[in-house]
Amino acid sequence: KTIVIATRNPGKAKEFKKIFAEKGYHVKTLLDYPELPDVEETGKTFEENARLKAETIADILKQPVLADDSGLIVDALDGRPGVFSARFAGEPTNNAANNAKLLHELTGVPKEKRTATFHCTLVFAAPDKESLVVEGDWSGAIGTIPRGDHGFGYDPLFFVPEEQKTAAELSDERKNEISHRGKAVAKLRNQWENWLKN
Ligand code: ITT
Ligand code: NA
Repeated sequence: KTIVIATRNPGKAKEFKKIFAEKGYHVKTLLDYPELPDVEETGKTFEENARLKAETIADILKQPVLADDSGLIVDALDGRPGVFSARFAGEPTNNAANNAKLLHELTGVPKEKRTATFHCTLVFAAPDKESLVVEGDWSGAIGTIPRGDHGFGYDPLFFVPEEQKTAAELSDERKNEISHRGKAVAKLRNQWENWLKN
């Protein structure tokens, strides 16, 4: 059993590999298909961008494809960087520069106003089918110094109150249990066997 995920983000690829390996699936990503195009994310919403990625690659490969569009919604920044999370500090994605920009924009913002949400929309597309869409959210707060070296992206700055740790201080297993992506995948699994049959 193989599942193709339309991502070139190595952090996402690692998380999906672990999540689906536990269910007996082998994951392939666009890192395994260097010849496939980068899909331009022209959408205004997570769902539009996830659809663009999943449906474009499903059309090319003629098989079911999953895509993830995700990002960090910071309340004190009116929801930015949101769908622009990967390219907050410019393109190509530079995680260190993104984190530095986030800290800079939150300079002087007190702890209680640093609340933020990680969002993940997953779209599962297959040729000649209506796509399946699920979402997950994870609430936390933006710290003032990066902590931890697990995970990827904004994880070292994303403080999870229930754990009293940043996302980058959680084990990979724990992050997958409680993250925006983990929650979205749990919803997907409830629906996709049925969806694949219809
Ligand atoms: P693909 O489109 O190839 O999947 P991408 O990195 O461009 O890769 P997105 O457009 O969905 O993906 O951008 C998501 C960004 O949001 C990602 O680059 C991170 O900066 C951030 N992000 C999403 N999920 C995250 C997580 O679990 N931990 C930390 N940062 C995350
Ligand atoms: Na992207």
